[in-house]
Amino acid sequence: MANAVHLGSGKVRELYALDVERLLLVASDRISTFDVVLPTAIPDKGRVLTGLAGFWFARTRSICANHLLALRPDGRSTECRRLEMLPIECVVRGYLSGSGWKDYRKAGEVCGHRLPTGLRESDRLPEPIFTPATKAQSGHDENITREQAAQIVGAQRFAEAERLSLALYNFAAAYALERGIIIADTKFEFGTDRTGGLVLGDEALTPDSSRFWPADQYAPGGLQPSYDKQYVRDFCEKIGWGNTYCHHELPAEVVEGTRGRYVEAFEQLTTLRFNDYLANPSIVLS
Ligand code: PZK
Repeated sequence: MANAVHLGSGKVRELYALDVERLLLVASDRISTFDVVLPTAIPDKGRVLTGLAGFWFARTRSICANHLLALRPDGRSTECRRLEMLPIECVVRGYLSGSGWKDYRKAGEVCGHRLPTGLRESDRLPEPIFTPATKAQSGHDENITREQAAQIVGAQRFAEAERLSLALYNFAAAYALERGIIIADTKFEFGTDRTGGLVLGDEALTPDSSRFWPADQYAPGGLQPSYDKQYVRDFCEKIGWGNTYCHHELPAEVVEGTRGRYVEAFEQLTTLRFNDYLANPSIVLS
């Protein structure tokens, strides 16, 4: 990457400029729980996420244009179109969890969506809802109402982002459920290209940008196990860190178990062998 200029770091990813029109998104093997990056990497995690995102980009083209140009042979780097990113997070929730559950308990609504009374934590919603959030520079994103989001990006843009987000979620959630994975909620980031069209960017429909739950263990009425991070959470809980800052090396069996879950998610959703992806990442695109 001799010619790439580093633009920024996320918790587990790096962003580079290749030229004026193209960026390189590189997914590391770092893992975070409860917003803290752990000191131990999960081998191939960045490749699983990159491959899955590429898979979804290829399969959602007819719903929405996206920024993907190519996957690099390393399997963890995505060449993408440089966009003007919208300053809101486009979240869709099909189930009541996380900040959605919190807001519902406090006010009976989420981002201005009035919901039926009597819902339990992790319940499936009558229909998926669009719950935009601000992009906090540091710390936590904050849920905003649809009206606030429309003020930030404009009514027209807002309506388009909402429609596309719901269509993408509906497609992916139905597809994943057939393969044993509940996508409880997900976050999309859109940008605009030079022609002004909305384009899906970032990394979409991965376990890092969504809540994945194993469908065979779904039991509303409380927290659901995480498809990918449950071994890590159980370990942090066991050593007394609960659900806060856990800066402890992960034991080999937790690392291996977690890697297995990521690979399993990849193989279930793509119906490809992960080893075949490693040999030729572009197989997820056809
Ligand atoms: C863009 N981020 C998030 C920050 C990361 C990722 N196609 C695009 N065009 C312009 N900007 C972005 C994208 C994308 N995707 C994404 N910030 C800007 C981010 C830090 C590290 F890996």
